Amino acid sequence: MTRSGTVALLGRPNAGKSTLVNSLLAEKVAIVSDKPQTTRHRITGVLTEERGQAVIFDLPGVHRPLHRLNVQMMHALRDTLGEVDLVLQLFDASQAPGGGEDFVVALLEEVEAPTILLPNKMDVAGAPEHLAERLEFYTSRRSYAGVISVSALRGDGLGDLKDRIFELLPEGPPLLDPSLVTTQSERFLVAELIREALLERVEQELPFTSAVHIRAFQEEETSSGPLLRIFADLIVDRESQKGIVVGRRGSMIRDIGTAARAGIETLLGARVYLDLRVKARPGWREDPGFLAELEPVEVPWEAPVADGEES
Ligand SMILES: Nc1nc2c(ncn2[C@@H]2O[C@H](COP(=O)(O)OP(=O)(O)OP(=O)(O)O)[C@@H](O)[C@H]2O)c(=O)[nH]1
Ligand SMILES: [Mg+2]
Repeated sequence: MTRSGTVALLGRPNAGKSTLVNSLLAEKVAIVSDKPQTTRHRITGVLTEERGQAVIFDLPGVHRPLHRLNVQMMHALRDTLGEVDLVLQLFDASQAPGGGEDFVVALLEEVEAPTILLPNKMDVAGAPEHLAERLEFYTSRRSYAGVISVSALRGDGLGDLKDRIFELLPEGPPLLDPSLVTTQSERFLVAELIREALLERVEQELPFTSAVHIRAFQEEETSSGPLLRIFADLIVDRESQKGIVVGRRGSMIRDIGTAARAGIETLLGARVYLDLRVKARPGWREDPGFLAELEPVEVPWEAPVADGEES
């Protein structure tokens, strides 16, 4: 009998949720950065093994929403927490306990699914008393179905974690085609990889005030294999921010383009032509129409073909 179900990743921004989903799948399905609020949408990763299938939702970090964008991020998080079979709650064990833990606890109060507590970044874990204090803070407020110390970056503890996940998921057949690793469209993945290259290179408010909008995405067969032509806008909130993203004589936007193109070519195994422009769109984080355009369109969930049904 196999097990299957849905799993949500919960934690403060920067706790390492996206790093964890990538490590669990041994594939890059979510972008990662050292800036908080990197993940803005629910990202689906599919972990299929002999013993079953876990559909893992990487989620935005828990924060106080100040813009419509962030309100939507928190909605995605709440909705998902309400529907999953299991929650993995991460915190950064290298940091002293800080503000924001209360938000996480408040969210968990509404959650009935079993929850595993994961102190993450154990490779750089801080003072042991900080870890003990954090553990005590959480375990005195909720009963956990396990506490497993991990390093999402190095992969430490992930074997134990997978064992526990498959013990806790309900019995059942796979929910999705086992050959899938993610349900994200290539177009969305590409926008995210460009945003990752941008996040790596900007500071201060720009990570929060920028976005990537794909204008056109064309696939072509050429004599030397498939070619992807991608036209994308790097969106900033103010005219005055454009110069930062363009850089001296265009050096910044060139670097972003080079890094993003390499990432896209590796991930999709196609040659890429990438045309990047910088555009100011004041107030984009409050604009429902534009936010809808940035939403990922997921490849439709398709139940796998049961044994014997294949022709
Ligand atoms: N040393 C160390 N760094 C880690 C570990 N896991 C994640 N990181 C780093 O922590 C930073 C944040 O990682 P993310 O995976 O983007 O964090 P997140 O929880 O998805 O963040 P949001 O999407 O903003 O909510 C990145 O710089 C990661 O490389 C770990 O186990 N050890
Ligand atoms: Mg993330």
